[in-house]
Amino acid sequence: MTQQITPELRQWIVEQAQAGHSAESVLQSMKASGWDEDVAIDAMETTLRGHLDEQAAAQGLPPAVPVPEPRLADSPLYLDGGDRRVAVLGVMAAPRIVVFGGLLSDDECDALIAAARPRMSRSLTVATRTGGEEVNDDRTSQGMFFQRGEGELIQRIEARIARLVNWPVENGEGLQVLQYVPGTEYKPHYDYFDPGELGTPTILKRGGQRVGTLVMYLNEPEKGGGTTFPDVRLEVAPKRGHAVFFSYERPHPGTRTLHGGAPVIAGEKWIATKWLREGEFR
Ligand code: PD2
Ligand code: ZN
Repeated sequence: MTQQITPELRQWIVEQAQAGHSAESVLQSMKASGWDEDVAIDAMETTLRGHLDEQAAAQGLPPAVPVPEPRLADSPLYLDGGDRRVAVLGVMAAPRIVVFGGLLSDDECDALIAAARPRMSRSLTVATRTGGEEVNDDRTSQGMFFQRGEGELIQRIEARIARLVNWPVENGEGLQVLQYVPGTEYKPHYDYFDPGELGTPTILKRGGQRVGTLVMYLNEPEKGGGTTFPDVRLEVAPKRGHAVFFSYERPHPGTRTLHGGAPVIAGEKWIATKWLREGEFR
């Protein structure tokens, strides 16, 4: 027998959720009235997702899209990065933030800095007004980009990241390395491209929106230099080999993914950032 997901059933599922009943209890009720478990789960997921999309559209929000996401459903202490076991040090649901430990080895951190150092220049940011690049006073660090797949080290790290966050290597921008010296910072910003800016359509031709960011710490400043998320008052310490991942399913402040690099007070800070696009970045 095929089971029909009628408008009445959808309405009932939404009402149950609005009344605060857990997904598990709704599932039990459906099973008790004869629903196959897999069909019931699918009905609940599609109904609630559809309801959220309708609500978002009614509020004038851009639609939500799939985002990279580490496999954390059974609360693992470690994730398989393919060639390396990576620790899960902290998880936040909304905004989606995951802190990783030991994503890079000390040797990999040193090798990235050594390869980047001779190629550093004042950091540019993508200029959404024009679709080009510009020097930005909010980012006073020095930086450079590697090409995606540029050499064995970069390929190895990119494959590890793709596996950790379940997102194709092809959807990643080239790794960016930044160096901060005392007094420099990256003021709070969003990593997605502002849909309201004139240059954004040009930028989006290369792989669509950014949907996730991974900031990897390559060394340890003596003081300062944490990655801050002002909306949720979180600061991630810049610990060598560790990384902070966050994702954003729509280009909107409601994602609460505002984040910045706090001023470095003493010592230097080196990071490598991987930005992840919706589609293939070429
Ligand atoms: O250096 C950081 O912690 C930082 C802060 C905000 C890096 C980025 N954004 C970035 O690379 O997007
Ligand atoms: Zn950023």
